[in-house]
Parts: sequence; structure tokens; C-alpha cells
Amino acid sequence: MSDIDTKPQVVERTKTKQPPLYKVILLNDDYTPREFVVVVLKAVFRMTEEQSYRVMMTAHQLGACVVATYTRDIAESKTTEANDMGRSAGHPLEFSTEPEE
Ligand code: TYC
Repeated sequence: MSDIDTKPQVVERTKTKQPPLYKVILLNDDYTPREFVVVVLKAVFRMTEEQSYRVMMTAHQLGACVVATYTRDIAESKTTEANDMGRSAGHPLEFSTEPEE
């Protein structure tokens, strides 16, 4: 046996911190046609027809629905893109972004 202590004195750990996530929320209104909401959800959030319809109906019935969560930049750019689609078509459709708890 050697007298040299070969035990590592420092334990290294790799900490991979996850970036904070942000929710994109779809808000109900009384004017935007249901079909248009589905078109926006499919185009911007890459949802299927069925997923889009379910999210749209949840917002329609409950007032709002979480569409998805993303890192901050992606959540904000998708929110802007979706709101721009609504505005360009003359609808009051609104998406918002908020940090996940
Ligand atoms: N409430 C709208 C209507 O009856 C449809 C709608 C659903 C609008 C969901 C926005 O986030 C929304 N035409």
C-alpha cells in the first residue's frame, strides 16, 4: 500500500441549470371566429387540427387556456407572431406570455 492519498479532494459536479419557462396563454374574446383561432394555433404553435380545436374550445369555455411553455425568447416571439396574425386579419384575438411558477 502506498502512503499517497489518491482520493480526490474535490468532487466536481456538472450543474446543468434549466432556463426558466414561460407560458403562452390564449385569451377568449367574443368576436374572433373559432376557425381563425384554430388556423393561428396550427400555424404558429405547430399543433394538429385536433389539438388546436381542443385548446380553442378550452379558451372559449373557460376564458383562457395555456397553449404551451417555451424559453422566454421563443414564448415572446410566438406570442407576437400570433397577435400579429389576429391584428392583420382585423380580429381582437389575444395571446399573452407569463412566467411559469
Ligand atoms: N369566442 C369566440 C367565438 O365565439 C371564439 C374564440 C375562441 C375566440 C377562443 C378566441 O381564444 C379564443 N367566436
